[in-house]
Amino acid sequence: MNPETPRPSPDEPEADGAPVGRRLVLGMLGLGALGVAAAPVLQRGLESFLGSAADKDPTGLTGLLPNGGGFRYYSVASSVPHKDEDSYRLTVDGLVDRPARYSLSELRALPQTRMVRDVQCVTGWRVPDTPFEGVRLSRLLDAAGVRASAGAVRFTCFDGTYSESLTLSQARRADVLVALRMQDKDLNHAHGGPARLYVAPMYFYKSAKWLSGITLTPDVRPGYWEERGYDVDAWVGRSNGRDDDAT
Ligand SMILES: Nc1nc2c(c(=O)[nH]1)N[C@H]1C(S)=C(S)[C@@H](COP(=O)(O)O)O[C@H]1N2
Ligand SMILES: [Mo]
Repeated sequence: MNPETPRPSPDEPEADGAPVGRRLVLGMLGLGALGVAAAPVLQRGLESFLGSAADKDPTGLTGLLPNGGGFRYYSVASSVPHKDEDSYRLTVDGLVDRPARYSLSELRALPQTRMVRDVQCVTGWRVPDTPFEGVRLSRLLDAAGVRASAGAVRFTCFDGTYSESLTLSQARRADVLVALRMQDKDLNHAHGGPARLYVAPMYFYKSAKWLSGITLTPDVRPGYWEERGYDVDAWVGRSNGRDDDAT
């Protein structure tokens, strides 16, 4: 699948394995340049285009186009709804005493934690010194009252497809956030706004974008890419057969 590694790529899914032709890649480059020129107007259409193009792009080239600073755009869903102040909700449920449902303003009203760490994708790209800011996941877990029978957390997303998981002790770490801001700006849609998970010490696939559900479960239920071969315990430099420096 990914010519660079023998492992299945988590980031360049190819449903049918069809190669992307040079003509398609060049066409996408052209559209990328247009998108940069007319960014405010085309932003939304461009994002959904990239969502579908990224599915068919084994080179990762499309993902590089609109987002500066070394980030690539990833989505396993071809289109993702936009959620805002009115429509966004984050639920906390499963093995808890007090299930909860947070609006964005409720999340913003909680104490915010800011962390500056490197971002490391398991395919190799790294973005140094990236500020993330949001609510510690541990705070939401404490508020919900995690039952003794819970051993893990499952995360679901309003793209309708992606999922992630952490053990309960990983989820309680101080460097795991429900992030509302990245690079000192509100998280935009492409980066998983209005809220994404941010798991600082792990490969970036753990940081589920468009986060909508936090469910306490008895055991770890492997997430989207983990069902497709990636490590559940995704410590940077100590998993997935890689030796990157820790973030
Ligand atoms: N919902 C959702 N979250 C996701 C993904 C995805 O496809 N869907 N991709 C993951 C992977 S593999 C990476 S590297 C990062 C990419 O985040 P970015 O698009 O903000 O660069 O998001 C992670 N979270
Ligand atoms: Mo990734």
